[in-house]
Amino acid sequence: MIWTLEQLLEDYQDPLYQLLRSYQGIGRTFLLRSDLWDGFEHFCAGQGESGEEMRRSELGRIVGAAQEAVLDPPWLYTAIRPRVARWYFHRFNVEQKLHEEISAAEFLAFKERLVQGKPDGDAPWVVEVDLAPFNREFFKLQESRSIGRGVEFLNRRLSSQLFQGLGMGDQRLLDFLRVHQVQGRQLMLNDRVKDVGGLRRVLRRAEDYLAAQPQEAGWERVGHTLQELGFEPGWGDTVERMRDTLGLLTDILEAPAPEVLERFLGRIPMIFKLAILSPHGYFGQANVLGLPDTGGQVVYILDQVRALEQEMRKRIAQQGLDIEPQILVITRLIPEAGDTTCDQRLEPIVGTRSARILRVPFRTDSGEVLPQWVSRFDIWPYLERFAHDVEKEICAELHGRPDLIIGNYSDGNLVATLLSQRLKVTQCNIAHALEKSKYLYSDLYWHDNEEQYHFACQFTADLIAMNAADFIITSSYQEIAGKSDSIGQYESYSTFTMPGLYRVVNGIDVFDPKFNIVSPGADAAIYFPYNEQERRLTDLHPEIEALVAGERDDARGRFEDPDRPLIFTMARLDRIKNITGLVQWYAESERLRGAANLLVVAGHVDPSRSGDREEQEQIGRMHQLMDEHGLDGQVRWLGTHLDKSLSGELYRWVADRRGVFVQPALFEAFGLTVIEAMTSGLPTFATRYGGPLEIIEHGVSGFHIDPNHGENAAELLADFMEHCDRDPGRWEALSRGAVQRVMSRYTWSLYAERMMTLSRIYGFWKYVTNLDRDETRRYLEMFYGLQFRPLAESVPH
Ligand code: UDP
Ligand code: LCN
Repeated sequence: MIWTLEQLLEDYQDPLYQLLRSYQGIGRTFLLRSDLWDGFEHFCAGQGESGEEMRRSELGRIVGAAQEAVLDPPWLYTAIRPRVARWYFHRFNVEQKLHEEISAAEFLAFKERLVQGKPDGDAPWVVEVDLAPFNREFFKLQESRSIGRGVEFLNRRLSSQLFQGLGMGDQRLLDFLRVHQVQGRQLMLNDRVKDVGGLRRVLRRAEDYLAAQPQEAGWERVGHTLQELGFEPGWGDTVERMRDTLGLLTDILEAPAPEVLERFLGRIPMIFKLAILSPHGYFGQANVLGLPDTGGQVVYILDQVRALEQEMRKRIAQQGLDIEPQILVITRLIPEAGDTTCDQRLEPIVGTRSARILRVPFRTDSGEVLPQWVSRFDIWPYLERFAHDVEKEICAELHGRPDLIIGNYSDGNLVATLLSQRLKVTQCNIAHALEKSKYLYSDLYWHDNEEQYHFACQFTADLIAMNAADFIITSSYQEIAGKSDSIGQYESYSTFTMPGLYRVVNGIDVFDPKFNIVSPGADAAIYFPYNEQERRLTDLHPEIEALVAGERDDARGRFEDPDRPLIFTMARLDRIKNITGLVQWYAESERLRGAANLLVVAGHVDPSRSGDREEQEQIGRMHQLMDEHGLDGQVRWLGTHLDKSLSGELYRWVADRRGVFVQPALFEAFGLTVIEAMTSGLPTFATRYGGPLEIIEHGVSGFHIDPNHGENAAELLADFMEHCDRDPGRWEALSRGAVQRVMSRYTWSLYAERMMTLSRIYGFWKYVTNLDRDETRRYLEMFYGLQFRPLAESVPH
């Protein structure tokens, strides 16, 4: 960074220091990226003719890259991110016009001092978390465009290194092929194959033998001869496929190409049993959405299980094996579960043959079963004991260890870490949402939020789990590393501080090849385009009409002019979802109120029906907005939770009427409703903070809106509604764009295929290299014991 900064200081010294002085004039200690940019624009506006030039100058580029500034005059410290995931820290003495580059630790220490009000020089000793030294020897991606494509990189780097550089690759591959077993039966190779030379010989003989057999014949016909050569089942269901798989192995031994290695590993029978962890919330299949903490994660996992079971069954059959895949979703059993099934130990998953939910209760310190629901923010003290109980239950239920453990959300990923380490099983993490990005200054002012959120526990758990995982699946690129102008959710864990607790100088490296983007989809049986008329659930239309227009005690408002197009939104009524923000933009925009009605499905109309503090507060705000702006003739608010088939048909019903969908969240980690709306063919307007920024291509498959500039969002919506009124082709173009986007990128079949390949490849690399990194594991164990456990213990329970 010295490069441009030195240059910049030479070229722009005076205006730069004037600008910095103007920041001091704001009178705040912490300035965000938007404050810095707005301040710069204001500064340029005061520069007359040259202002515009300055805005577009190199100085403008650097100010645009500044993520935050911390001020304690005459000092100004700043963090600059000129490119995705590249950070530089600088400090300026505005009086003396001095500057220097500083380390992340110095930057964080300055912040700590200001938050804690400690005078200079009085800094106490601070725990510094730094995982970088452990990874020094390890391969890392170099280019930000490769982030999230870890497995491709691993295959390329490791296949050349392993087979050529280290030279031991063939032997390790042979060893690996001998470890597979299922239900006590040996797979792939038996001990007749003694060494690599022997393997090459029998491969040749097997290929010759199979070439003369009927191509569609199975193992029962050729198995006897193959077994004598040293082979066991798992190579294929037909002679044709067995030959193909043997051919891939021969090619790898000859000269390993990454694509061939990926194809070969993708065929190895190694995943028969899956354990998926999702402890918190109410995890069930009916009546759970809308209960506190229960949202898209449950939808995601149930759809994921259906897709994975199919993919596993397909692959197992292609491997020539007759084994039923086993998937267990493990969650907590809640005795006081209302009208849900969350008090039942086992529940088969609808749409699968044998996948099931296994519920294991939380226990208190004295070993008693905890009867009531616990917020995901208060769950920490129960997890260690839960992991311990779950270990026994899973092994009994699956008759042995699972072949892969998938964690979900911070709590599930921590339990997955504890289990994977004990059972020595490959661990995959899925975040769904990292809370750190959602709440402003949740790290810096963690102490103030401690009573309500216990972020100290959560962020500590996150750091442990993300560093322990063998691989991490994310729904989007931005989840890992953001965009050129916004920080990624994982990236926000690389450098941060919780003053008075610990300071993280290298928490996670987004260039680590463990990250892979594998995006979810929407259940294709439920969510499909509105114009697939023959599949439509027209029987549900009277029910939908009654929902939208009928007299009901769980609704408020009734459209005076029901023929106008609809602006539709549906979400949990959390503050972050910002449904009340959308209602306010609508209320304050004459144009929008003139062009469309607003249909809101969220929360409850009657606050006494809500068990959640934040939701109750939002319910109050909804009523207040409706009263103050007289919205009852134009807004219909349904405080009810729609089951999937009804919500699927509702999206399409809105599309029939040329409506749109809006997702106005302050931050949305990914956003399944966005995918559902788009796949139904609804032009979708969604927040530019989080996943939707990547899902939607602005103006082609939907629109991005900025929830902090509601009036602009309202204008954009009104422009679109008016445009479509004049030219219906506009609506159709956006609708088509939305459907195409989802079909090409966000489907469960693409997901399952990718996931099953990844789990084999990471399993292989974990076996043949030191990918499980013992040093890191030991460090994390210590961090868990000395930092996490006391924090968890301090959460009231
Ligand atoms: N949902 C639903 N009925 C409702 C509200 C929401 O079925 O009344 C579903 C919605 O269709 C989506 C999920 O809940 O599948 C919400 O997922 P999203 O990723 O949008 O947000 P989250 O709630 O996970 O933050
Ligand atoms: C949690 C969220 O907040 C959403 O943004 C995601 O779409 C959902 O989980 C599924 O991953």
